[in-house]
Amino acid sequence: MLEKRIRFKPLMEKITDPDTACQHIQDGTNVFISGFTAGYPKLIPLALARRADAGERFKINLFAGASTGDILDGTLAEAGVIRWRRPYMSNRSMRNMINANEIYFKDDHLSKLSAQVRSGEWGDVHVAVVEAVAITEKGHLVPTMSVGNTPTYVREAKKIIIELSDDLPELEGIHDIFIPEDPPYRMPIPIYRAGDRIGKPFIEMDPDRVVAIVSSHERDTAATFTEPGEVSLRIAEQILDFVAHEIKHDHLPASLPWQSGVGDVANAVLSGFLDNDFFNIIEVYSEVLQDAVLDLIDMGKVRSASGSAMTLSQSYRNRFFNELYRYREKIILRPVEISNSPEVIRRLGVIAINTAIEADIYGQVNSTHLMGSQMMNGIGGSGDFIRSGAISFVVTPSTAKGGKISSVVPMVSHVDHSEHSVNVVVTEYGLVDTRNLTPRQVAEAIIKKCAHPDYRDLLWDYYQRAVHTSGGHEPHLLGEAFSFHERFMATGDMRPSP
Ligand code: 0RQ
Repeated sequence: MLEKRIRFKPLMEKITDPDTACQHIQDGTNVFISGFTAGYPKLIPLALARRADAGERFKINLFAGASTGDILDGTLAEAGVIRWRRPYMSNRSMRNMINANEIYFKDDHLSKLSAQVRSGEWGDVHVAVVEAVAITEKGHLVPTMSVGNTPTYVREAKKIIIELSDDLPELEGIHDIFIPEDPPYRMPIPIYRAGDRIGKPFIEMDPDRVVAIVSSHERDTAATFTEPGEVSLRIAEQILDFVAHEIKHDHLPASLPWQSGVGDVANAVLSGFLDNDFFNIIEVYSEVLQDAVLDLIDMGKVRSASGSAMTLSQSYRNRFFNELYRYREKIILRPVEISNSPEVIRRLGVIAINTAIEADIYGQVNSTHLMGSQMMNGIGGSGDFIRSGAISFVVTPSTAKGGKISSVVPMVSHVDHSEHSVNVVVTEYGLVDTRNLTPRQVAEAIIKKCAHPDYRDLLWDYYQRAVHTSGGHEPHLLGEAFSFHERFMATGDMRPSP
């Protein structure tokens, strides 16, 4: 396998085992890894954990594209070897350690990271550890199921370790790698349609900096696909009806591309196109492509689907790999600074749909912190799309934790997206288009249409007293704005006991 996939023959002599390869990583090493929900290294993390298990004391600074699998984030967090981790993660052990301040974490907009690394803001790129499917005749790298920040990490790295996967078919032709110049020399990113290819099908690499290649049979942890639940279906249905209505009334052009965040609602929205006659053909300009994209392609409903990664459940992975020749025409994986580029998102006029933890009555949104303090996953690409989309939907089930938490609150306990970026708020109960409403009209509509019936009177009471006591453009009662959260923390329920 290695013979076939390492087409630049001088690199054959770099083949080694993970324990030897990971000796390039020592205490204080800045380790920049491939990976963006998929396509992350697996063997080097396990080898590092073995060293920690054997009693070696060291800490590394770990920089990825976004979240990775348990084999990486979970294993290394539990081994206690991570000092810094950036950006976005979704691993439970790592999250607990971040919240305990045992792992340092800083949350950034994903579109900005590569440029920050190139400018040196994150420190030296000591070692890049990347998963790949092949090394080309000229010594360049063909990545796996994600691109993320890997092109920049590989370009900046002093040393490169490659995990060459033999679990994946040769994915050549899926990727479109383009690194823009940095300011003040940056030119427009020349993407005018979601399906435009502007770069190369491989990541340029200096083979002299490759210090080790290991052969890997490990797989990404496949996403588990569950049929979207009733709440997600209801949210998706309202969004599709609303956009269809806007198009019919000439408020939106018919051909804008769609971005849909990760998770149940995202899948439900895309699945909603399957039996929808109004949307005959769509374009996807998103961050992570999920199962539903393949169904839509099979139905002939997708002109092109662009993202930075593909996270597929096992049966969809098999389908994708078996019929790669067909999907390759439609699917493009780009660096995250391109998939999430505010310039491109705004130019294309992306319809953005992202999930919130909570929204407040005026439309401010918290995507990251539970009860204001506890980091969940991170802002990811939500800010890139919400701020720059032609129209941005923020969706959330109206309650969490079996109804004990209202996702509509007087004031969000942490702000990721302000009322100025968020256009439409949707729960399973209703949808509010805030674009032409005053803050007071927004509050009245969100309380009446989006809040769960259990919480409407409480929210209405808060709002009415705020109007009469504080008044102003956006009335609040500062002493009470977090009373819902405080009550939950005191009693385990945002509803007052009867
Ligand atoms: O907790 O896991 O303990 O049960 O939060 O909530 O309902 O399972 O929703 O998995 O879709 O995640 C916003 C976190 C939603 C995610 C967020 C609790 C709830 C549960 C998860 P448990 P659900 P999801 C980029 C897209 C930011 C990044 C982003 C996210 C857990 O979507 O990380 O948008 N987004 N990237 O019980 C306390 C509340 C709560 C709450 C939910 N109000 N208070 N806990 N939970 N609401 C763009 C792309 O294109 C990909």
